[in-house]
Amino acid sequence: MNNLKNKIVFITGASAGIGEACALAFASAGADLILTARREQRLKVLAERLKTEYNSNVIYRTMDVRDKNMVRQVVASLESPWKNIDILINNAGLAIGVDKFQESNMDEWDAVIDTNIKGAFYCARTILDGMLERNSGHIINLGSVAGREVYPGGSIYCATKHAVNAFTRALRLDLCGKKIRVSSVDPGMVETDFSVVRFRGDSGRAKKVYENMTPLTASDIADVILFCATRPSHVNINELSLMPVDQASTTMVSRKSAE
Ligand code: 8X3
Repeated sequence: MNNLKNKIVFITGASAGIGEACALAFASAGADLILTARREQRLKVLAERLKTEYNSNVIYRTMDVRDKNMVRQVVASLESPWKNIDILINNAGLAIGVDKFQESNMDEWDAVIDTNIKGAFYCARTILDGMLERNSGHIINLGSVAGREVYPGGSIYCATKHAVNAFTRALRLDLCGKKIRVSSVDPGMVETDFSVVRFRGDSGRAKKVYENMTPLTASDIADVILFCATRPSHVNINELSLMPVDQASTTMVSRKSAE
């Protein structure tokens, strides 16, 4: 097993959901953490919690992955030893709406495309410089079952996650011969704020997505990401897809009526 003690892990979208769960999982495994997200106050609270509960070495930076200059500046400003990032968890991502493509709002596409695709590219490209210098590292991209299947109302989101899937596979080709691992973790239905954001803050509608079924939790996904990171360093988990038992595809979910 790869020991994570004092390994430096850079997490995007760390303020909530899967990113926050990764912070907890990796902290409990002894990793040192760089937490990034747009919401500074949430990062501050999480960092304090990690210090108290796990005695973690942790720093946080406010960062919007859509802003490549900010990504460059955050990474460039890291001092030793923090600049020696071992693992990048490219987690920041979102969906907005389930509108048919022909009814969707072009202004809303930008946030989804720029975060899910370009944000992952910017972070990987920036952090890879140091990984290549040290000939060591691991990039773990958050894909989705929406990167393997499509569903009605998912055109933009599915397209972005298909792009992440293509990126992960192509990056592995470009890095062949280097000691840098590239993985994709592709979840199905996970109950986080994902659906609240997707339904533009309508938490009642978001709750209905997971009604009468048992979704995955953010910590289920963090557990799998931790598994990828802790394989021996000659082992690359290429892609790992997981769904709740109650889900068989993006369009097939078993719901039991309440008894
Ligand atoms: C989230 C899974 O099925 O809502 O990535 O697109 S789904």
